[in-house]
Amino acid sequence: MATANASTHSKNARMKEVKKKTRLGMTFKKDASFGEWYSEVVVKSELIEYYDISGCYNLRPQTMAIWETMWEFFDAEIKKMKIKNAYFPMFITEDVLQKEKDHVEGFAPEVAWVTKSGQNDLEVPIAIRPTSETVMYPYFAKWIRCHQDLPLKLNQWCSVVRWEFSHPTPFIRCREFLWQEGHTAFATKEEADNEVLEILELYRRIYEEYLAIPVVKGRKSEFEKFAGGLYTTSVEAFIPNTGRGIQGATSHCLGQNFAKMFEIDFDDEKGEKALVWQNSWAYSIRTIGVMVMVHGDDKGLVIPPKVAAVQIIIIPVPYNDADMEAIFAACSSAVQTLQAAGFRAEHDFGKKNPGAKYNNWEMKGVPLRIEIGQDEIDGNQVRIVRRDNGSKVNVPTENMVEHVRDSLSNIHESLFTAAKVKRDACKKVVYTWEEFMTALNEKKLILAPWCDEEEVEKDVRTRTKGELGAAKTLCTPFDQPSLPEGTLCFASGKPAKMWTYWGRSY
Ligand code: 87F
Repeated sequence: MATANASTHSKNARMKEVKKKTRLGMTFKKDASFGEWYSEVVVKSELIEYYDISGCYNLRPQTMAIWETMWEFFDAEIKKMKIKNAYFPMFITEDVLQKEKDHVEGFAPEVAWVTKSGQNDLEVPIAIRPTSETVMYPYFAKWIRCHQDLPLKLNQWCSVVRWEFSHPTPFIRCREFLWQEGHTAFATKEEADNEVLEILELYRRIYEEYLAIPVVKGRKSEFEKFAGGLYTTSVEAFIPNTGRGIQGATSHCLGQNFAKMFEIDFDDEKGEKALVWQNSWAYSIRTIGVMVMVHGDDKGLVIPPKVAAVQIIIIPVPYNDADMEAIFAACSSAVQTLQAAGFRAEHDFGKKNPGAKYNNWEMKGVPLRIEIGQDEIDGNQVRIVRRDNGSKVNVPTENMVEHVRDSLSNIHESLFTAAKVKRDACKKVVYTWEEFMTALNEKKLILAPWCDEEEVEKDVRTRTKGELGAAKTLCTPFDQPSLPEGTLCFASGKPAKMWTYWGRSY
């Protein structure tokens, strides 16, 4: 009892502390204490609120607006590819979940189970989907009979539950997270191969064109691929502050493994039975965590313009003798003009002083701020301030829309370039084990010639195990530098087959 009281007490104290803190600006510095900075920025920018179950977070409107923008883009693109949305139940019976043993085995500890309704034990426990292969594929088997039923291309937007035990991090490692999962079946491997890359390109575009984050497209090693599939491709991002790679999204060719297991076959054009070729692919809310980590700064969040819920915040600047009515009217009119031009603009007529408002909107990451005071009214102009670099310019009101358009696209480019420059500064090409270890200790994104042997990868893991976690392969980039004859594997000394990215990862 005493313990319970003590823990309730300390929890209340902590909540109070959190409340007190959230009223103020950022207290942690990104470069000095990255982990604390991240935890602070996601809360203070109103992306999330911590929930009382570890690893679960309330996603606030700021988050959902970003998610919805990516959703709209991706959903429209897959519809062009004739992929249709469907929705399957979140509950799975044990025997269905066990059907594809190989694929579930390693993941089993993460599966969450429902065992009761009210006070009564369920007759059989029911799993909550960690992913939906086993939910969907029995119906693929039912719906696919002959070649006319192919391709079958479905996607679902949902959340999945994986009861992780390693340290939870908002967006990056959550016990319940939002994602889309695509599941498709084809008559031929060639069609499946093509789709894998088409989807991967959409993932690249989400990162680069929406989130302004450079990614590397490539193939996962045999050890890192989805065990249930034939091969896995991914887009990989990098977080310079922690020196860790992070898998941004994956697109798998499943081959015919699941087709065999679930008996997904069809009569081909010659009337012979054939197994389908399948793919699956997903990106999740993790995208937003990568965005926070890559672009955020000591003032808070920096949201790339394309995904920002509010792209321009307009703030009245009152002072003695100012014609406040005219200032408010000019702010409202600017909002209207910008909205009419297709921008997401809002004004802040709240009671705080302008300085406090500036800090608050900077913390929330809004790309542009427009200030309107007496000087602006008198000069028929507005003052435009960029979130990413703090630059300020006065612009004639009649040029506002054009300037805003240019600035927003410029901010996107600057964010992308800055992120790329930072990432590239962390890249290190190595040829030997010594160079590799030095680069790893310097938290580099390592590109090394490799023999592509699973045993060697496992050996690298063992040899690099430590507090910060072992080095892993991130991907083998599709874009391969030339590999001169006779180049040796950095780890085994055998002939190298390719260049592969290595590093610690999330
Ligand atoms: C956790 C518990 C049970 C990952 C799991 O990547 C099963 C799994 O199969 C599991 N964690 N995975 C791999 C998911 C593979 C695949 N699923 C469809 C994707 C894309 C979307």
